[in-house]
Amino acid sequence: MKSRMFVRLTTLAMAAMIGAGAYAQTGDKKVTQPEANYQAGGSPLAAEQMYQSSNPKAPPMTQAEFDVARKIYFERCAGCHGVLRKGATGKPLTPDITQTKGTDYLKVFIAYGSPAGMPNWQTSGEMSEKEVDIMARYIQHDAPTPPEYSLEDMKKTWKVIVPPEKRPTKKMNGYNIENIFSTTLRDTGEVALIDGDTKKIINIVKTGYAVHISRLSASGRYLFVIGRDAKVNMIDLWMEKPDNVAEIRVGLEARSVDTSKYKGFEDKYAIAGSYWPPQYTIMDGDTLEPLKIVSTRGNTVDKQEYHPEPRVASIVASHFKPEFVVNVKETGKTLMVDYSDIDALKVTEIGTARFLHDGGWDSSKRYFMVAANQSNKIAAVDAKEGKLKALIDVGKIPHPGRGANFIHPKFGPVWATGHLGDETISLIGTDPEKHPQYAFKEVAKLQGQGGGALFIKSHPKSTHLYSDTPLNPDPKLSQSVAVYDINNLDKGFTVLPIAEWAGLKDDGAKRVVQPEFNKAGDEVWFSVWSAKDKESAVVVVDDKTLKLKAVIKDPKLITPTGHFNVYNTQHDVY
Ligand code: DHE
Repeated sequence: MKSRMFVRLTTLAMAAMIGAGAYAQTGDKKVTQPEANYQAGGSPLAAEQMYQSSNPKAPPMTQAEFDVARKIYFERCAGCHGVLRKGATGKPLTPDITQTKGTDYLKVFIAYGSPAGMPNWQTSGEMSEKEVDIMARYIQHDAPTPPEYSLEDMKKTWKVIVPPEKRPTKKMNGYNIENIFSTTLRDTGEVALIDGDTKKIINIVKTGYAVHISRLSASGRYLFVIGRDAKVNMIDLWMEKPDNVAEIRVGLEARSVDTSKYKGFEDKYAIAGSYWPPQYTIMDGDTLEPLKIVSTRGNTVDKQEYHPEPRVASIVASHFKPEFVVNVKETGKTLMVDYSDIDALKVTEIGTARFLHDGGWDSSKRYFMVAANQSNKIAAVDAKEGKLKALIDVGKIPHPGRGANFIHPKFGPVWATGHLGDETISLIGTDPEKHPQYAFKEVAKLQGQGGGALFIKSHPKSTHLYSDTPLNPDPKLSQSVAVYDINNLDKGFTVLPIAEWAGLKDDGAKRVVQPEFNKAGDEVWFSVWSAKDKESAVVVVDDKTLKLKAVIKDPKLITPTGHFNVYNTQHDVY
């Protein structure tokens, strides 16, 4: 009893001490378990060979212990602390810092966590006492460095499955291509192409692991997806049965892909951003041949310190210029990459705010609204002028996906984001011409169901706004969505019990993820995401009546997460 007391007090004292400086970059913040789990998503780097030097001042470890620790680190810790442990959304864990703390101190911290956001790995049962001891010693050694990834490395993985000259010259199927949905089957490394009209699966296409997003070429013919393992797949929707025509790996870990959309450059280039190595790659839009790799290593926007690992977060193609908008997380910079001459690449570097993540266009498609999530800000980037328009303070850890645009009865056109860290939805005015007094200000906060929100959606033809909360610890909230009547926002929200409507046979997690409209804007689709060995589904709601319209179930629909309607994704309708 006595010794338990001692440990507990020591833990709290330590947590307070470390907590104070722990998230120096992010300020004094409390992080809920879902947020921590979300950031700490597994990295595919765990399986990679790495360069390793031994540090004589660090406590000894056997090779077997080191291998265990490295695996745990990349599965649980790298998302927050960074591959090189130089600090990302979590604090730096380099040997100069960790060795001064010592093994005992670090063990307690890892076991019990901190109010600043470090999960309690041992007391939550996720790590054993032995694993905690191994981790405490591991982080006092130099961080293993994964290899770089060159043009030659990429070319070794590059496959043109159907060369352009052998592809159809016209659409060879009877599908209404614009209403196809590409649904990520996260844990099987596939996407399901679903016919939005008949709700039938057209094809299950092999991709990289845990596809993060789907994006369309300007013409709408090609669908591009990127896996967490940085594998890009290019799917031709004109084929009799749409399938892969090319693939490549652009690195070891990645999240974003897009294609050139500016007039005269339609379908010409694709671009993918990687987490590791920190770089972006411009590829041929017909074959995925890698053409140009650009590193994002550099100095942070605020303290102007060098950062060795600035990950590429969201990428989007500008409609105003032949430019890609590339958002770099750790340095807090938005790069306007002019692709009109990729041999003389011109990049306009716009300082925004640190920890850029996801975002989308306002309804005019001139302003890119990107969440600097751990800074609790939205940066509005003017794609016409190539300038930062505004940095807007919002709630805790904004997470818009691509956000939602609608006309507010009072404030005019607004763009909305939900938050991971609180229950609010922020509305930001986006019309500097007719509503200048509201433009690029947070004009209202709606009360949502709770924190743990990931995606929000509306449609020009709808009068509803949908917000999910899949990461809320309360299953009632994670398994339902909130819907607002845009013309009566003061009325609050209606709850739709999406997971219950799915009628799944297993008692799975049934997290309801990502509202997505069909092309006509009269249906909203949701994934009901359970574990790999449990039944999942896609639920379709009638947007006018808010009643259940269809449930799509199939043994092949395993772990559905994000889904993307072809027309809406191609034209940035959200
Ligand atoms: Fe995502 C978008 C990164 C966890 C599903 N996610 C994005 C984008 C980034 C990103 C940078 C923007 C891409 C773009 O627009 O070009 N996501 C990350 C992470 O780093 C994080 C926090 C942890 C991780 O290890 O990956 C993470 N994301 C998740 C999930 O846990 C989700 C729910 C399921 C999964 O795939 O693992 C998830 N993220 C999504 C989806 C989008 C997305 C569906 C696209 C939203 C859209 O509407 O465009």
